[in-house]
Amino acid sequence: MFTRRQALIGAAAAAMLAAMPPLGAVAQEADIAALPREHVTLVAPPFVHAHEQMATSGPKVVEFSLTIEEKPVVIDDEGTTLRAMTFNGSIPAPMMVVHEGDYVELTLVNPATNEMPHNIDFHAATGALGGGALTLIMPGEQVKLRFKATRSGTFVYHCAPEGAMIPWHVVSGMSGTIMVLPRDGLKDEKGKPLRYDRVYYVGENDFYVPRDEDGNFKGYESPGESYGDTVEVMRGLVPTHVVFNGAKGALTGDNAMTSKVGETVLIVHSQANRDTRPHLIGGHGDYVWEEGKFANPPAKDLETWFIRGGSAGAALYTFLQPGVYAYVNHNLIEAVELGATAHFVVEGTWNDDLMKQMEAPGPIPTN
Ligand SMILES: [Cu+2]
Repeated sequence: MFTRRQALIGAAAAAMLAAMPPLGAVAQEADIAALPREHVTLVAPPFVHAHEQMATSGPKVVEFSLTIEEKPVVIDDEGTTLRAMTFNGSIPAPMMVVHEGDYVELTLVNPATNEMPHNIDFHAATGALGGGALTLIMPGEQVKLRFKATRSGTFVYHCAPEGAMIPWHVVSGMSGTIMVLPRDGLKDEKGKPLRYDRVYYVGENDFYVPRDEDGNFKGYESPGESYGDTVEVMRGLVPTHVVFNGAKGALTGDNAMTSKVGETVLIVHSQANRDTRPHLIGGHGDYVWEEGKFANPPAKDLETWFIRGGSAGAALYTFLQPGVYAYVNHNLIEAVELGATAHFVVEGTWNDDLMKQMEAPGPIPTN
């Protein structure tokens, strides 16, 4: 049992401690201040900012900036317009790359022209709702968040303001990915280094666009105006659109991703809200981290891989033959009817040795 005197002393000591900066925090601030800093300008998906695959120096503080944009986005070839909410104007938000042990220092800006409060929850961070509790800002405010990337892998980040706002902001476009690479890069199941020549970031989104009495998709003047109708559609759990990079056709035709025969491509695929199953038609996943976490050995030679809703996965493939490869969500209804199809255009000459495996066997003798 505590006496009243012990309780008072305890309270006084606690008050003193509260008034003093924690010693550990002071030391840590000094340690962080001594680290080199790098400012990274983010680029719109499917592209990813330049980065080292194997770190050539020690940990640093990597500075990023995201500006939240609420804006109309056309999401199909019929002109259907989503009252989108975005980080930096793109759906998905840009991919960030750091190394394990680096500090991520994000400046999040909510311009006064926006209507809604927003924040950011990094699945790569630990505590404080992944940063969500520290970053909720009103239009006209900005905030800085810093965390140490202690686990390697591809991790989703998304807006998570509160309650019913959370799923709505996410399915309105507010999610992206951070890739935390092991300092010595990617490795196969035996620890042998793996490298990529290109990296592409494919963000998949499910959209829930309300229809009018005639069955046509409705348009709205602002996100707030679209909220009530959109939540009604969301509650049915049947998306009207399932797309890569914010719109049907965003990664096909002139916007197709490109590669060359012999190149190894890392494809990072995120879905912040719903399960999906990427498949490269005519290709494979040579090495796949379905859960995206590089401390686990990659699976090999996959035909289709599974990305859990609320996660990002990574697949490594070396293109062996030229041509156009469709990269789809292998729920084929979602791929063909709802929009979840991308293309890789692979240049180069046909590999004859491999062609022998693909040759038609010729007519079967009849006698
Ligand atoms: Cu938001």
